[in-house]
Amino acid sequence: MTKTNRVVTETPYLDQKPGTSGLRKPVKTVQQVHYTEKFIQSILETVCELDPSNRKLLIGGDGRYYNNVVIPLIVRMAAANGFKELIIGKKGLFSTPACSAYIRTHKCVGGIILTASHNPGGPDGDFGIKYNVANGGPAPDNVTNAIFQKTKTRSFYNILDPVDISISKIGRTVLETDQGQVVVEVVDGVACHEELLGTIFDLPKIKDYLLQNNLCITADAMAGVMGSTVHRIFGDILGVDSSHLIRCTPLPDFGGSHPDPNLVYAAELVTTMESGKYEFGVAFDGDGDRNMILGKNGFFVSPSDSLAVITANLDCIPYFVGKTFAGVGRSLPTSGAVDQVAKKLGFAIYETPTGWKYFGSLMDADMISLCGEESFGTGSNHIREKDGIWAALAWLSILASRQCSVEEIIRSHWKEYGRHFYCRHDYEALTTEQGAAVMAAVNNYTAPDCSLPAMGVTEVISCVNFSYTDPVNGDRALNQGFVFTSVTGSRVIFRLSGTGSSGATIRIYLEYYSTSEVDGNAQEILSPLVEFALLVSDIRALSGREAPTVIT
Ligand code: G16
Repeated sequence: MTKTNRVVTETPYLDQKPGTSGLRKPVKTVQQVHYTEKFIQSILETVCELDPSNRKLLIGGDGRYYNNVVIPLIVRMAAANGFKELIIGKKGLFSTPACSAYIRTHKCVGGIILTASHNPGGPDGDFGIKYNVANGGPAPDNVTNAIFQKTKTRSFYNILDPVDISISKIGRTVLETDQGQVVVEVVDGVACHEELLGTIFDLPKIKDYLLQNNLCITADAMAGVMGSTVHRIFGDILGVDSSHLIRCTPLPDFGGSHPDPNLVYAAELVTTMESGKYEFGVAFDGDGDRNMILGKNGFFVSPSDSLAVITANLDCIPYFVGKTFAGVGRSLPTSGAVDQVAKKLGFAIYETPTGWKYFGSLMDADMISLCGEESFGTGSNHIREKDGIWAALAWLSILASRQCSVEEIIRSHWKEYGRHFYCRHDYEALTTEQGAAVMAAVNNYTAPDCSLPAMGVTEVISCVNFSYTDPVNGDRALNQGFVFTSVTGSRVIFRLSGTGSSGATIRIYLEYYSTSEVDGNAQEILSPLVEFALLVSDIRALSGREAPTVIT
């Protein structure tokens, strides 16, 4: 019989406030004495308070460095805190969308997911711990706030004596503990998600389309957890030869890469696509919820356009056919491309703060069926997380139904709905003080008597600090970014990233809408907006940076 211990550690850590999606810290921070244990105890206590009746918990992760230490720790702590059933992915691997699917299908109380998403891994990289609630989505603000409150006074944690459990094989172990029996079940981390996707898409149709047209497609999992799913769906089901599946073996340090699927960090895929060999390419991030879609010759699909195109082509995806389509959600900085589609097709549209958690309550209330974010996230109400492979299959379904290229689909979309020229400039790894100074400079323009400079030749009509009231539960989210809007609807938005592990990252989002010059050069068209952003933020002087670190 294994015994429970109460470890008393009086001094709390005061820096355990979850960000946009969980707690993200450098590995070295979470390796501090009792650091991880204290955060986990705060999660477990909160979960027990929220739903004392359900003791089934999923433990997932993207396989990054230190997962192998924290997974057994969570098993011992969850058992010591009265959890009765613990579900773990084989080898600890469970992508974020697969966790969401499993939690929902198997009625778990929630899940602890060990991921820092697109942040680099390895001993010098980042670690992350996030909690997803029973609907399968990231914990909403009231839950993360409750967890944070507990961390501030945390003086003990409960843990079982070490137990001998192997997570490298699928199977069930029953632990005899002084809390009673605890079942630990190691499952295939892909199966449930794969099965669900099979009910959403017509996979044989996609396979036929590729075969009949002799088309080659490729995927880059950036050595993240989605690699296993890619092998199963692209490889086994769609028949894509494994030589076309890049970096599809999950590695604890992502092979030294920054597993963020954008034009900068997924440059290898961009180069591969530029060769013209492939009709379609997709990259995923470390935990498999983000996606970047590229067409032949490296034609880039901006995530905002991706959401709009999927919304305009619902009839190509069997899941949506014959169902009432509730509406669509997008985060504040995501371009208004989808708004044009919603307007034309008569769908409701919701603008939320950045963070998938804000879509959860809208989906639960059947107010939206589809949603997306500029940060390479797209998904539907099949789960409560964004889903990288879902987005890839949605695009392949559209290609298979419309029998034309990615570029043709995007260009015809722009012709029909107009084009939202869009770009994001990131100033990464600033100090906290530099980040605050830039935001304070921008904040000055929210004063009611402030005169606003023009965006090029266009008058700017407002600068607003965005706040949100959830239409379902009335929850408020304040200070979600500064939005400058011009008289023609162009927008320049400033936000502090909520996913960094230290310091500050400023994101500047630039958007210009046109129905007449849709084939124009984005860089040229957006340059007056860039000048405007530099002027109002004074970011060069305040950050000491001449240029952004990443432009996507
Ligand atoms: C997380 C959230 C996303 C959000 C993104 C924003 O993504 O899940 O909903 O859009 O953060 O990141 P930032 O605050 O840095 O702009 P992920 O993929 O990191 O979990």
